[in-house]
Amino acid sequence: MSKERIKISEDLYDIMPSDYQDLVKNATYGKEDRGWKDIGSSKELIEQHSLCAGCPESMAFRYILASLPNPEDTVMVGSTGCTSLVFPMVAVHNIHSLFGNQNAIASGLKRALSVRFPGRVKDVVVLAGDGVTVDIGLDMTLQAWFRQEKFITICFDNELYANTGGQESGLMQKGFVAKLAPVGKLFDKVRLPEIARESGCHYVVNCTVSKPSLIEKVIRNAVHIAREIGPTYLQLYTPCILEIGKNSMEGLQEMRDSEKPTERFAYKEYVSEPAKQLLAELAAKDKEKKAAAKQLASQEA
Ligand SMILES: Cc1ncc(C[n+]2csc(CCOP(=O)(O)OP(=O)(O)O)c2C)c(N)n1
Ligand code: SF4
Ligand SMILES: [Mg+2]
Repeated sequence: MSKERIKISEDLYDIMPSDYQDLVKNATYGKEDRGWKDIGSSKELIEQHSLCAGCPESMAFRYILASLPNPEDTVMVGSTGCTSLVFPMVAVHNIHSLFGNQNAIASGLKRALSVRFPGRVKDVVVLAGDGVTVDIGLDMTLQAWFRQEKFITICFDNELYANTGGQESGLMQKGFVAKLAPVGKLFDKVRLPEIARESGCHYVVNCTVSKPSLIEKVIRNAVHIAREIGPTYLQLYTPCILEIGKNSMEGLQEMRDSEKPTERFAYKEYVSEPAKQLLAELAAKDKEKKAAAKQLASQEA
């Protein structure tokens, strides 16, 4: 991993936008232990966005982009919705897919990348809303899991179609009334994490994005497991503050309230047996590395 692929030719340096220069100088591409703590002290892979002020999707993007283990060799696949407003500002290769097709596009992409770059690690990350994941794209989502495609699916679950003004989604809560769903949802939230587990995902997490350290952990796990074993799925609550009538400062509290043990976003995790073994091996290697670094430091002191 390195910045080799984004470095600027000396002759062109002066005319490159300052944001790009900053990216080459101060972004954490290539840093082995990159994570959420780099936010604030390095150039982020997202600088601006056109989401509503205070939208938790923006926090989610920042934590995820700071935590991807291999951003310079990652391709993200998005689809239409509020998330798609953000992708043009993201400094990771990304593809916009036709509504609902994101997991089909990612399947072909992952396979093509393995053929085109044999021996090089290439991560594919789908990131899309609940409407596009569970309603219109459910077929493609499930078929990718059944085929054991080796990429990550992240759903930003805001429990409705936010970008088109608030229609009902399969992940909406029972009884919820939205601007363009005035009757109220008649049945319970579809249990997509359970469906993901039963459809062959090796790592499934359901949580909010209130804690950056947790998001860092689940992103790293999901990437490593998808790389080595098979599909992984993260369902992250990113409430649409606009549609639930909260102001820009209230998104974090909404997530904290919704992750209490009896609530629908209480932390839930499933890890398959092969994935558990992989995580144990990675943890052991990490421990060894830290011990070696500590020993070196004590010798130098
Ligand atoms: C084929 C197709 N059907 C419908 C739409 C209209 N459309 C655009 S965004 C959207 C809702 C997206 O909802 P969700 O996936 O939950 O994302 P959110 O906006 O909530 O983040 C819909 C239905 C479209 N762009 N293309
Ligand atoms: S409409 Fe909702 S989900 Fe979309 S940017 Fe605004 S607050 Fe976020
Ligand atoms: Mg949505």
